[in-house]
Amino acid sequence: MPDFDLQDFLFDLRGYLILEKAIDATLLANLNRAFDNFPELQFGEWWGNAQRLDNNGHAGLELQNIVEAGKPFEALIDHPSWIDRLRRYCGEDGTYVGGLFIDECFASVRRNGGYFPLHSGGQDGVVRNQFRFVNGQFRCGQVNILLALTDIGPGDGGTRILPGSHKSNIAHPVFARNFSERVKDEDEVVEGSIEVNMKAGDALMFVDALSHGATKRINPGDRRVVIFRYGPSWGNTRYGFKYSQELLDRVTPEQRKILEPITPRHPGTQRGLERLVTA
Ligand SMILES: O=C(O)CCC(=O)C(=O)O
Repeated sequence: MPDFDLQDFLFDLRGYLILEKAIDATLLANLNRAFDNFPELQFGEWWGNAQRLDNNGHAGLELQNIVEAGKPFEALIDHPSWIDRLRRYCGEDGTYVGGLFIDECFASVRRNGGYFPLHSGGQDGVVRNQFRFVNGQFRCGQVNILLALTDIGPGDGGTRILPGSHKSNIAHPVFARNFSERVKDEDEVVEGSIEVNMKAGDALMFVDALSHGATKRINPGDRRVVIFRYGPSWGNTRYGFKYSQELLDRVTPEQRKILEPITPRHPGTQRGLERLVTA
C-alpha cells in the first residue's frame, strides 16, 4: 500500500479538496488580464481556436478549449499545484496506460442571476467520471480543477457540492425531478450540499462523480473561473476539439504528452515509435 497523506484521506472521504493559493499572483494577474481581453462572442462563435459554448442557458459565458488562448492557460496544463495528485487520482499511474489527458478546459464568466443546477453523483454509475479506489490505488475516471480567478464568497455564485456523493448508491431526492424542469429553478435547495467559498488563486479539485453545480450569483460583477477536467491517457475530449499544431509544437514535451497522450499514427510514417513502450 503506498503512503497516503491527509489530502488523500479527505479526497477519498469527501470527493474534493481545496488547494489554497494554488497559483501565484503573477499567473493570477495574467489570467485575469486574458479574461479582460476576451471579445464579445455569440454562442458557437470561434475566437482563434477557442469557441463559446455555454452550458444549460444559465451558466453565463463559457469559452471552451481555452488552453489555446495563450501562455497563461498553457501554464495550467501541468501546474505543479495539482499535476502529481491528478496523475495518482485519474492517470492510471504505474500501468501500461499511465498518463493524463484533458477532457475539457474552459473559461467561465458568471454574472448576476447566473447559476448551474446540481448534477452528477455516484448513483449514476457513469464510467467516464467515476470514483474508484482499487487495490490500494485511486483509479478515478475524471478529476476536475476549478480555479478561482476572483474571490468567491457569499452571493458570488460559488460552486455547490454534495460531500461524499461520489460514493452515493441512492440518488438524492432532488434528482427525482428531471433536469429540464430543475434547470428553471434558480434557487433549488439541496439538503446536505455546501457552497464552496474560495479566494482568487485557490482551486477546487473534485472527482466529477461528486454531485456539483453552482448557486445563483446575486452580487454584481464577474465570477471568473477556469475549469480543466482531466482523465486517463486513453480518453477523448468531450466536445471533440483538436489542438492546433502551433500549440502542440509550442508547449513543453511534458505538456504535449497531456494534450496528445497517444501520437497519431498515419500509414507509412514513423511518428510515435519513440514513445512505444514494450512490456
Ligand atoms: O460553475 C461552477 O461552479 C460549476 C460548474 C459545473 O457544475 C460544471 O461545469 O459541470
